[in-house]
Amino acid sequence: MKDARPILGEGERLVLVSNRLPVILQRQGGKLQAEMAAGGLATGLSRPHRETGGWWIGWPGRPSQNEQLDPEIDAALRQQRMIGVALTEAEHLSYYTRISNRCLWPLFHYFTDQVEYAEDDWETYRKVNRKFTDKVLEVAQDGDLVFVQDFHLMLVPEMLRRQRPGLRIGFFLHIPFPSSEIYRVLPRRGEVLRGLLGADMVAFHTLDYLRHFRSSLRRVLGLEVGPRIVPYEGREVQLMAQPLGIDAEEWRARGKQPKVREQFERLQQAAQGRRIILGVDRLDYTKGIPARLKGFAKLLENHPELADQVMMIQVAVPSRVEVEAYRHLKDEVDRLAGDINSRFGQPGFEPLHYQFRGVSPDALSALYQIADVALVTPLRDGLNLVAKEYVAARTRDDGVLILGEFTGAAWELGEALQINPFDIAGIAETLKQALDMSPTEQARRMAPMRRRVGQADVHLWADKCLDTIRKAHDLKPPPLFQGELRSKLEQSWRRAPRRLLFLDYDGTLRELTTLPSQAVPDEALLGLLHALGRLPATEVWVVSGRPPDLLDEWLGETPVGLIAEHGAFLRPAGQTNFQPLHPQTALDWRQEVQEIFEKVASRVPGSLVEAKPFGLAWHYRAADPSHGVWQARDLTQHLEEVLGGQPVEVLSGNKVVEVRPAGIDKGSAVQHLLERVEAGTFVLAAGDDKTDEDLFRKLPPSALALLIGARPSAAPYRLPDPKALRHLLAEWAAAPSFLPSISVAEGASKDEQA
Ligand code: ADQ
Repeated sequence: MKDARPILGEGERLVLVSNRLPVILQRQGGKLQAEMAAGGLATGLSRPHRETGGWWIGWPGRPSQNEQLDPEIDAALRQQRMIGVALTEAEHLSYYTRISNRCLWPLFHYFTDQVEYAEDDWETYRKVNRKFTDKVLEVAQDGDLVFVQDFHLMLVPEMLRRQRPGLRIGFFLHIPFPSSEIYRVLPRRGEVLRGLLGADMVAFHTLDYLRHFRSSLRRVLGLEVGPRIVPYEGREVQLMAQPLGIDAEEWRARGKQPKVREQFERLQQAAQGRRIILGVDRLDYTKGIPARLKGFAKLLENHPELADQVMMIQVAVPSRVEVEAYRHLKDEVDRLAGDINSRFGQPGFEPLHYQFRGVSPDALSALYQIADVALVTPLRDGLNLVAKEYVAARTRDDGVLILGEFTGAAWELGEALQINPFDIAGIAETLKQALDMSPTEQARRMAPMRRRVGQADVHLWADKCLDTIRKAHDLKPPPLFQGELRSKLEQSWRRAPRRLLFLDYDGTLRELTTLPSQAVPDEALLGLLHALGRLPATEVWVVSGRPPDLLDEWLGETPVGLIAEHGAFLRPAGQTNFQPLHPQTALDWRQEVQEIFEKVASRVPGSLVEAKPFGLAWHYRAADPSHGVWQARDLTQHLEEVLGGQPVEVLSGNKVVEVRPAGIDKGSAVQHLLERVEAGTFVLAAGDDKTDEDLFRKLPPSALALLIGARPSAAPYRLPDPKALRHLLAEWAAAPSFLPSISVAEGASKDEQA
């Protein structure tokens, strides 16, 4: 039973934030009451909201005279554990009507010609987002889960994070996230992305939107982004695609109620045996209603014999009537509906029943059940719940769903007849195909969709989102290596009979430099490596991605072992030759990759190609940041296509794209060194980037692994930068040992020891 699923842990509270509270305010017996509105999001989230003693924050639907909410409204809402945000009429006009509905809505739906933008309105959008944030801060405590909904509130996550970093914050976008080519049109594009990245989780209906979001992060903010994770300000923001579901159980149950059956029968009589095509929408220009009506007209034109065999019912609930574009749309739809009925109607019968109004859920259920075909053809739609409701409301595996390919729902409902909603002739043809479809074929398509919609319901969506927010927040950088623990481990270090050190070079022992060739070790660093390498019973390895020649040139004189090219070559301390650890590696791909890299390098000033004995790397630290990141993304994608199936890995590192033979990594390189380690050996490893994680994962549990920097890591502790690591190593090298010791680090500079 679904309701038994635990949603949050003990003591966790859910604070929901949405533009509009899911509530109807009405007077009963002289007293104002707030009644919870059912449906959609409210259904999925009301249980965790109620059960965790949480709060729902939003606009109650009535403008306020001033900054304060009417006390009567406030009290009625609080009874439902809701908190109203007071918005004046002017604020609502700027924030909601202008920015949300006339700028963000059309832009995110690819209607760039409808976009209006004024800086003053944006100021108000910001101010209203601040008001919502302040209301959250009044009730939310550290550890609470705050879940922010939709495009009206895209700045809230960052505002919350700044003021209360301990909150777990999630954000869900209900509309499409457009291609970065479209998104970049938004004047405040950077502010919005940063606003969203304040969250621990940013979620979308589909993987397409997630991909678009990632490319905007790269293009606009120059961030390096993994497939599901964005490292940002020392945190990791989790990205997720999880389409909203419906309360399928409720739709199924509603269909069986006697009052719904009655409506169904009334509709059946009215249809007089005609087949029914159904359209249900908010009257919005994104929903493609005019093209759909034209498609229906085309069907009747192509097949006049159908004029008295089919009828279309289109219900369109009025929406955003204050926006001019919506008024024009209404005129257009009215005119088209009139045309169709005058062209194809007969006395006493109109083929198109168009109703400009909302209908009750019961009436909708009857309509869904009677419709032989549901025609859902938005030009662009974040998801589209109507398609899912149609599938869930049916009691048998019959009926045909025609679904526009630019809806998010098309991603999940692959068995629908998918159409291009701009192709009027295509709509007509597909309608004919639907009307002619055999019952077997209908069932073949409908049954799996019904199962899927039933399983991936709104409760599953809520669980997945809340679970991801909680887990994402726990992905924190490890704590700093300091205090008592550090003193205790220093003692262990001193007492240890043997010590084994694995130290990465760039970004770990040495700060990153603009050009890779600039990262030459200075005297202080060489002195430190000498001091460590000369300690008794101490084996030091520098484990680097650099090629053998370079390591030899820079560190060849120090008494440390060298591991080059992420583990392709190894040279123990005191020896002069590197041994290849993978001599059989195939390198046939190199020529092609070299050519690709050189082409990119010639396009991106400041970037360069590094040829290592095994791998090839393209570095772009010195290039224009956004151009570099953009080219890197294209390059990675291109390489993955070109090299598919070859035994190589494409790595995108810190301002570098690298191709190297597969199976070679720092972890496997140190494995055999770890295998012969004696009990009681103090193992210490330090590294800063993704390639060091391979090494961290191979260490024994007793080892001390240090991440240099701040991001989640397999290392249990971190130090902020290379300087802090050098300082620690110098201190420990100098620590009086129980073993015969040599004095320290002549080279470690004074400020490092201070
Ligand atoms: P909407 O654009 O409102 O939602 P949609 O997903 O179709 O679009 O949801 C509409 C809801 O309103 C449905 O539950 C439907 O039953 C109801 N409805 C529509 N017409 C009606 C009518 N005439 N009478 C009564 N009820 C009617 C936004 C995004 C969508 C996304 C949802 C949820 O634009 O892409 O699917 O949020 O995330």
